[in-house]
Amino acid sequence: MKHTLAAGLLAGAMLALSTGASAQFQTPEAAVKYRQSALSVMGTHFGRVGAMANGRVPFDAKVAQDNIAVVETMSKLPWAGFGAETEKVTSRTKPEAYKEAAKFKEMSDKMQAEVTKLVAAGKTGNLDQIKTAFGGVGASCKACHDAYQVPAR
Ligand code: ASC
Repeated sequence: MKHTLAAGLLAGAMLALSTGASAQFQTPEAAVKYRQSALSVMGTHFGRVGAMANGRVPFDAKVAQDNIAVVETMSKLPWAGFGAETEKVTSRTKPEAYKEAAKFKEMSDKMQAEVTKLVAAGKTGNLDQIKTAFGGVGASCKACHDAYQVPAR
């Protein structure tokens, strides 16, 4: 019983460290690599949902739901990698993302709210609902990229 409680507390503390604002990275560069990786994996799985939403591949409700689940998990992760210590690391993030931290957070929250709608749509298995929610998530990605990401060359 005591051990179970101790293990539970330890697991809770580890989760807080791994996902919270206090997440630790070895270096600022590692934090940037982490956030880029999370966004890349999110984009890969969001793209697979998009392929179905856009009719490029046949719709499979289970496959859509599985990909949406990965998008949901990934959507929570990048933000810990935008700590102030990463501002000077070269990346496609514009300085404004740090200077307008409240607005940046608002946009990341908006994206996660849209992803929550996509999760709900995925559970219905209804392609039209998935298409609508996919559009909402895509728009929230684009809004933040337009504001805070240097365009790819
Ligand atoms: C994607 C992806 C993004 C967004 C964005 C929407 O599939 O990787 O970054 O959609 O392009 O405009």
